[in-house]
Amino acid sequence: MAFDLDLIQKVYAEMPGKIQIARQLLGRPLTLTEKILYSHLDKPATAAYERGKAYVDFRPDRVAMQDATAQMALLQFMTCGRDKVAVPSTVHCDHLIQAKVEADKDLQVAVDSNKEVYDFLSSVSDRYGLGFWKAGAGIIHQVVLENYAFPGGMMIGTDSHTPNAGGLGMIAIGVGGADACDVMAGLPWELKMPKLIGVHLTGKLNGWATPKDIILWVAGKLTVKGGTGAIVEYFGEGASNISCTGKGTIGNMGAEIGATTSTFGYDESMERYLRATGRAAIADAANGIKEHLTGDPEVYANPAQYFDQVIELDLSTLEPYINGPFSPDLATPISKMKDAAAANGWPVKLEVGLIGSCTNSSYEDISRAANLAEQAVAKNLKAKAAYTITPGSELVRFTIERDGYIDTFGKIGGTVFANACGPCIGMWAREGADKKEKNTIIHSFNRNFAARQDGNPNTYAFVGSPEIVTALAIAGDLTFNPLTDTLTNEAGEQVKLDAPTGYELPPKGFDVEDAGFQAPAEDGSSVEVKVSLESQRLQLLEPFPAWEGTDLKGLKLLIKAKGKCTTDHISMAGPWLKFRGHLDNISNNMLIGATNFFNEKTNSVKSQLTGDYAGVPDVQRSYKAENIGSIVVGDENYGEGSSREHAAMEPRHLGVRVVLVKSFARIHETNLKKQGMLGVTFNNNDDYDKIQEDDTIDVIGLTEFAPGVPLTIVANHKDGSKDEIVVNHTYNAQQIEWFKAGSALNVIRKDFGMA
Ligand code: MIC
Ligand code: SF4
Repeated sequence: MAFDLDLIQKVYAEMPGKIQIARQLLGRPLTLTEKILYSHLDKPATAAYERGKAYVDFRPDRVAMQDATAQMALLQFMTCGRDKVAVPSTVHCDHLIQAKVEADKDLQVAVDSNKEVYDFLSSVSDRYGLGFWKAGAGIIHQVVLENYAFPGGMMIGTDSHTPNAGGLGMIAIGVGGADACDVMAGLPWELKMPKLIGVHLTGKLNGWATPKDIILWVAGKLTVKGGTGAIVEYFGEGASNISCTGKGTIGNMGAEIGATTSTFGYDESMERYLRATGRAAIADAANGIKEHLTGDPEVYANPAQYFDQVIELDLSTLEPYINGPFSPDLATPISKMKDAAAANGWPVKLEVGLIGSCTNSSYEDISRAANLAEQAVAKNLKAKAAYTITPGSELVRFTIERDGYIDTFGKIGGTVFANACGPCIGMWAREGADKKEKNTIIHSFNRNFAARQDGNPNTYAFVGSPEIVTALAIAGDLTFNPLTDTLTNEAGEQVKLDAPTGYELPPKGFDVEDAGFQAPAEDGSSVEVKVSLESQRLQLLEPFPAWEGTDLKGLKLLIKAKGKCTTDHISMAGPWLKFRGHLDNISNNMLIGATNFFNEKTNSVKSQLTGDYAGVPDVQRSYKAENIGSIVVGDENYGEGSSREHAAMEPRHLGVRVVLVKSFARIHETNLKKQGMLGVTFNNNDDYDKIQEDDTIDVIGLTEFAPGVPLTIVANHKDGSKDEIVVNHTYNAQQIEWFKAGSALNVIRKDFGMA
């Protein structure tokens, strides 16, 4: 069944005309990215938008939210006075299911323990006209790819891996809940016109190399910051040689290079996928405007002229990569892993191999991994490491079960977890993790920040393709290279694994009994949305206070964070996910993972009120009680990782006023602005060193706060001396209004007569 076919047909009817206008405006051939962006403008453009500079208003076609972020997004939406969502929107219950025993048991536990939250999301969806995907239906990005993504479309999602839909030729962008709230309320959505990175793929993957290795390689090349502010467009014969779901993997993990999103031109792999997932009508419609759903030929013939940066990769020569530990961009080709592990002292005994997740659980991935499991059985090998499989959706799970793959995994001791994020988001009750022993795991997920999967900071987590994960789990050794090495089987013989084979799509077609979808009520106006005042998991939101109209004086330094400070460090997931709908409760995890520059400890900062060291939330709550504002100082790429706006709302709620860093990750910077915080960057990064532990800080220039005009921060040191520091910001006029009103939502509420 194809959802929202009318909407897609309307987009396609208008697209050629809009693209023609854009081509005239820019006076040159267009990339696919530009075609999609310019055909989704809020108002017709009068001139080309400057990339990396101009803020532009867009009209995305749809919104998707996962349960851990949807709660806050919808709590915000409920306060803005609308009756129904303005664009098709969906909610997906995937993040709150803990992987412990196996799929059915774990799902039942989740349904019971999250009942209050699921009931809230289901009733709020019913009330405001959103599609609701129940727990067990699958991970948001797989479900979107299977049901909603369409070539040439534009969507936003409250999850940083929303770019998975780029595998089906969309511009799909991860955002915070407040952005989703704007679009659901019928307002345009603002984005700085992205820069363009072109990745030219030639040749064809072969042997052990997979789409995952492409993005692992790209991550190594661009690093976790290299894609910031840019959309990555893949093209060339190499791109058409990759399956649609493989393209999804590349788009998905593009979040790890900080890219706004990634996309691919419409091709036959996408057509095959659309038809296989019951959307022949969309494939037919897309075929009708094919040339508009990919970049112009002149662009791909001469990419350097049209992209800000071009990267070349010959897939025929690509070898598998393993990235990690602790950062997804630390890329090591498999042939160099032995040396790298020895040089760095990485523990090489592999404890667990985990396949699946939103980025690597397609039928193709599973069938190829299962092929290796079959080989292991046939060659009399036993898997030396534990092995787990997390299917991305019920559609895939049902189909692979029918086709016997789940049985195959069982033969090498594999455990199948629920169709959910599970271990990827730290919802993994891994036995013994609390002992905090040094150990190694490898998975086919996206993220491997410290403590991410099992809460143990001493777990060395590496990322590889499902095929490499499976081979290494069989070997039980991080340095096993299946391309060259042999293994000793149960009979003492030396055997070698052959390169895996599999199927792009199920030869017998996809099948499912209950995909887990609940359509909203025709008229939801009488549906009651319940939030109990006693709830520990849900809390209705109070608007944040407006700016007081003066410069900020006397702020205390709360923490100067040292090194990597991702959204996991600012607002940890795992056990804290249960408070994602309760701002006050979740605020107790604020910055507890960040390293304090002055003592190198986590969750230990000096209170300027008592001189004692205490946990970050405790110290901040004591400032709040005294009505004293505070400031957080950070390093490069602050807020990297997730879209979770809790990382911005918690400091806002607890009274932090300013976040001053060397640089921000895109989504987090926007989240701070949306919540009425002041996010600024050092003009001179060395000034980071001037911030001292007992500083009292003033922010000067706010009464003349204007786009492009730097502000001044005065750091008043304990010894009476002070430093004046120039700080930059990227607030435009609209965003300055958010700051003044106390949040973007306060502005919307005013516009809708709610405040
Ligand atoms: C992630 O992969 O980190 C998450 C969990 O999916 C997050 C969303 C969240 O924190 O709820 C993301 O990527 O945005
Ligand atoms: Fe879930 Fe992991 Fe995908 Fe995030 S990256 S949506 S946590 S499976």
